[in-house]
Order: sequence, then structure tokens, then C-alpha cells
Amino acid sequence: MQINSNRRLTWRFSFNFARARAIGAMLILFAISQAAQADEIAVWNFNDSNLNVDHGSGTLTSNIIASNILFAAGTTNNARQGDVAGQALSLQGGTGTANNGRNITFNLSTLGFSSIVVSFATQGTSTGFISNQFQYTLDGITFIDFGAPYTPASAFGSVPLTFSLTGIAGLNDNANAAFRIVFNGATSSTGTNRIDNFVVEGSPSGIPEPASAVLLLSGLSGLYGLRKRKKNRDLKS
Ligand SMILES: [Ca+2]
Ligand SMILES: [Ca+2]
Repeated sequence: MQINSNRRLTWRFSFNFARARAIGAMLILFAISQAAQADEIAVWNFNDSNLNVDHGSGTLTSNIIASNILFAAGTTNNARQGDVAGQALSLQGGTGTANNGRNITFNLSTLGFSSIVVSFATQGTSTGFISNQFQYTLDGITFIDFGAPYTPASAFGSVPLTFSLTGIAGLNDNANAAFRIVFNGATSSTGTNRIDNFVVEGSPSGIPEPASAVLLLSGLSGLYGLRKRKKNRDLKS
């Protein structure tokens, strides 16, 4: 009777370990596939010459003088989902360069996402804004500088400006996230900056990183070891 019971125990432990190992392996594969994938949360391609978001959800607002918010030829640099170059946002310095210090602000929820990355294509004329500060907010109110001020290249080129905010944990799963560009340094009313293919992306949150999955698997193995040792003790007693 004791022998039958032990065999049953052994079979159950073996089965549980095999199952745990299979689950662990699946978690690792899933985590790796998720880690390699960044989903677009919101994309503005400006091809319809307005400030409305073009993929995903979000709002774009600006305190730049309305008559200085224009649209001009865009680019495929950083284009997503097959978007054509179409139009780009084109912002002018304004009369008396009144728009120096003004901004465009992208509001969106990152709920369900972590490891947030923002990227966009930009170009500027020599008398346009040449000292632009990228910012983010965690509460939708207080904006925090991220990185040094940037100067747009004279042509869009093929490489977007990328701001990796993966280290800002507060931006993960945040319904009040927003990103802002504050423009400065324009020296003429008609100097411009163009912005195209503004993309906010992140990884689906709640997914274990590969390292976590390995830890989970080793944890399951450890649990198996503990139970096996307990079984051996039980058999001896
Ligand atoms: Ca475009
Ligand atoms: Ca649009």
C-alpha cells in the first residue's frame, strides 16, 4: 500500500515538473516575442492636414498662433502602417517670433503599455526654431525636460529623432501621459520647423520580461526540488 502511494506521488511530481517546465518554456517564448514587439499607441502622420490623431488614440494641442500652424510636404521617415509621405506639420516663428517659447502637446493614455518610446521626423530652416526641448508629464500638468534641446536638421533624412523613455517608470500604464515640444530660437516670422510621423509606442504591459520568465522557471524548478526532498523525507519516515 505504501509502495503504491509512493509511486503515485512520484508520478504526480514528475508530471507537475514536466508541466511546470513546459509552462516556463512557453512563458519565455511569449516574453521574448513580446519584448521584441513595440506596439504603436498613437501616430500622427499629418497627411490629412490637421492635428487629429491618425492611428490609435490621442489629442494634439498647441498654443502656437493658429495662423502659424501650417502643413507642408512630409516624409516617409518614421512612417508607420504603410503611411505615405503626404503632409507634415509646419510651424512658423510668427510675427515678432512670437511663437518662441510656445509648444505642441500630445496627450494620450499609456494604459496597457510600458517601456514608452517617442519618435518623429523633423526638419527646419535656418531662421526657424533651432533650440527645441522635448518634455513629458506624468500628471498632465507638470512637464519635465527630457534630454538636451535639439536643433532640427535641414532635411528630414531617414533617421527619426527618438526619445527612449523606457527608464521613466511613471509613464507606464499612465492615463495622464503627455509629450511636449517647446520651440525656441526662431529668428524670422516665416522660419519653420516641420514635424512628421510623430509616434508613441510601448510594449504591452503585464508581460514578464525574459529575465523574469527565467526566474519564474528556476523558481518552479526550486519548488519541485523542495517537494522532492520533502517526498524523500516522507519515504524515510
Ligand atoms: Ca506625413
Ligand atoms: Ca490627422
